[in-house]
Amino acid sequence: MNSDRQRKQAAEIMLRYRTGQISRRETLRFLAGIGLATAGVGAIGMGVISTGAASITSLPAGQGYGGHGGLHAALLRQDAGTPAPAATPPLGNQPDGTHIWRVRVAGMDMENSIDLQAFFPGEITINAGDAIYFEFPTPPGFHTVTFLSGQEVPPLIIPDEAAGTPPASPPPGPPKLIINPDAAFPAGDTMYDGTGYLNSGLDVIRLPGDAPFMVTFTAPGTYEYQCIPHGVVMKATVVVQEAGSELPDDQATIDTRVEQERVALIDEGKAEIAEYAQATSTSGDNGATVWEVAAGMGEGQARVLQFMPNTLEIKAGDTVRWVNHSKTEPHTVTFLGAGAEQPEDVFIEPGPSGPPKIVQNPLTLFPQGGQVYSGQGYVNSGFLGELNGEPLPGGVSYELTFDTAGEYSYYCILHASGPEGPGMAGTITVS
Ligand SMILES: [Cu+2]
Repeated sequence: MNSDRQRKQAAEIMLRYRTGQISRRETLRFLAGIGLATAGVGAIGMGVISTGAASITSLPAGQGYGGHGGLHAALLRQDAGTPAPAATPPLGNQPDGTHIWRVRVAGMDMENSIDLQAFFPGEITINAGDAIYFEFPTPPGFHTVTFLSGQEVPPLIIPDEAAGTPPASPPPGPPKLIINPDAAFPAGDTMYDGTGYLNSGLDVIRLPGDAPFMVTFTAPGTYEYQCIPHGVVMKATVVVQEAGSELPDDQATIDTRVEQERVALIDEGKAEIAEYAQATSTSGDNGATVWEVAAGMGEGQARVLQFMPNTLEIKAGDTVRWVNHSKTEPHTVTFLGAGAEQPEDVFIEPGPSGPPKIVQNPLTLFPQGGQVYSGQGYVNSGFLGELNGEPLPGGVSYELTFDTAGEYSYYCILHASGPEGPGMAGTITVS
């Protein structure tokens, strides 16, 4: 199909979706009709529904991005609808004597906004010839099931080579960044013998009607696997015995253990919430106060996606410092003041051939706005956190001074629908 025509059609469909003329379901069907279903469900599921290219703007000096990967762009978009869960394959004994097992991929404790970044169970023992059904969460997160077989983890965000070198002057912009298709889309054979690159692709771009993601293990061995966006903590093991060996656990025993593992992680998250429930404060210049608020908590597999505390009353002239206490899980602190529009974090750009591009918006990745907030304009910390021990574009903490009385809502672009939530949002009241 002519790609220009395809792009125009996609833009038209998305416009009709955004203006409420067609439903999400119809949108998916129309997009599927022009070969863009995968982009469509990602776009809708993640709350990003543009088919336009990212606008590249000039950024403060020293905020360059090296292009190494691992950035996470998860969005919780509870109001965007929930895809129908995929049918569960028949678990347990199969007629041919093999087994189908279930491993659960991550999951959210909605009550406390604790993201459980683990595979459940963390280790499973099966026999050669058996298959594992990897059950993704509903609604989807931003996870993959990836067997690297000793290869390097592919970077999650990469420069778009097709975009060419940005013009050197004036002004120099960052390279156009995209979600690496090697990470985003399925790759490899689902018969796994311990070699090669096998990737489920991101759960958020799976279609509601997609077949369940299953891997059949053909050779005995001990195999590590991981989630690409959350690989610092989200790793697990499959032990494959010779065919016909005695199995240590059945699925029911495993499910009981899984429940214990989940409860333990939720308790870990609750302890983090209790620890950071109160803002701390120190004296700043001229009698002003510097307040400290947690922007995410939990360095292990329990990641609290909240600002703590999420409401704070301060005086004009005070400064708030947000610190990411869950450094390998990026967050933003973002104010949409008067005149600001809510930015999309990523854009879907249909490609001339092959899968569409998922383009990272530099306005969300990099800091924007000044150090003082008066209720005006777009003010963004950029991604706060660390990657491979190096700070993300926003650093690990972010400070903003408030000079004007008012009530200001803010949010994390990656984990909330907007400043009023739902998701990771907060309010600063200045008197
Ligand atoms: Cu966040």
